[in-house]
Amino acid sequence: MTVESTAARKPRRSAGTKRTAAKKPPGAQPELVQLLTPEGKRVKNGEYDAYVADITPEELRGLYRDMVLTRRFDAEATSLQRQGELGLWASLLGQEAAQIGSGRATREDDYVFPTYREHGVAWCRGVDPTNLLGMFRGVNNGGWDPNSNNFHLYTIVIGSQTLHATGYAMGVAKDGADSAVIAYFGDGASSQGDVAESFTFSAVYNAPVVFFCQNNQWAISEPTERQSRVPLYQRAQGYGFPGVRVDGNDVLACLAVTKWALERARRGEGPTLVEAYTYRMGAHTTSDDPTKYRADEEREAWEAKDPIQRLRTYLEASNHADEGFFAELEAESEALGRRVREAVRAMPDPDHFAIFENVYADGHALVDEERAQFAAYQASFADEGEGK
Ligand SMILES: Cc1ncc(C[n+]2csc(CCOP(=O)(O)OP(=O)(O)O)c2C)c(N)n1
Ligand SMILES: [Mg+2]
Repeated sequence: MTVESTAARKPRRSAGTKRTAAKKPPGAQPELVQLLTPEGKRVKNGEYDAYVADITPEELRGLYRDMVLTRRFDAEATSLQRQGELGLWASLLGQEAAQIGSGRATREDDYVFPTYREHGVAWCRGVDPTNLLGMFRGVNNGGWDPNSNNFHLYTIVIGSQTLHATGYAMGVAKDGADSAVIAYFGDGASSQGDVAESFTFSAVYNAPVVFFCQNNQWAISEPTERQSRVPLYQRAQGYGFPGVRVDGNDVLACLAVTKWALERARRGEGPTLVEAYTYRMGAHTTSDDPTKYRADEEREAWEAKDPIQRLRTYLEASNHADEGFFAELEAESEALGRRVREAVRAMPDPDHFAIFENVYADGHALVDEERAQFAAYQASFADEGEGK
């Protein structure tokens, strides 16, 4: 590709200013639940303060630690992909607060249905980060045992996990359990039929499920204004359940709002839609180049709202963390980076035929045929002299 052709495609968004303005949803800016401003100031909120009222300085440091370690892990994974150790990586950079806040709101017996980007939630659920890397390295056929941590497998088929979550939640209700289910999905996924069906089913069956939409403003190269004429959280109203927009870069607000929504589900009050308003700071995946479709200024504006920095400012200003804490965490981050790097490099390659196993409990003629085709394909590379 020539430099000219790249440049010609670059201003797609700014050139469309007029079009974007015409598509802006009507009415004033929607309300955003925020407990911690981008400047790190704690602000009161009559409705949601109660859900974090008893949070201790230690727990606040814990949230900070979770976000820092998740970001460090994510950076290591991106580097590992660049060095050819992973096939692909989907970075969560910028979305740490949305994931850690909501992930820490879940109870051990709750069940989580993630997309492919929920590394921070996986961390909160206790899934070993090397399992996530094994999946993106293509060596562990899907990842982990979902029932060990009540954390379902990563789902790439956009929006489909909301249906799985709804069905699971209906089962939870039938069992008479008081646990809840949370389904993660993106702004792009909100346009999928599966998500609409999930909203309908969960509403009419009063299923104990929280729909946690991370609106990171982009679905690969599609901006959110191409997904909806109204703010995403307002869609819930049409289905008959509440929707709330929360500052997705405010870990305290995400924790409080998700706790509230999960408690509603436990009490039998049905589904809730939480729209965590955030930003994907990196590329969609390591295969994507966002400079082709979005302006640098947009990213810079979101940098000022960084989820980690705002909690750090708050911790320092309120004397809840000292220099020793930050230094220790820095060392812990480096150790985590080293640990996952070494673990990835030590992962053995799977047997090439293992992928055909466990597709069906009793085997299948079509899988047998595919296995035979693959064997023939592999044999086609054999040296003539081999085996003599
Ligand atoms: C059913 C389906 N359609 C299309 C795709 C290709 N695809 C992968 S990610 C993606 C965009 C998803 O955007 P969003 O829901 O906003 O989540 P994000 O990646 O921003 O976290 C698309 C269209 C897919 N994986 N599955
Ligand atoms: Mg998105």
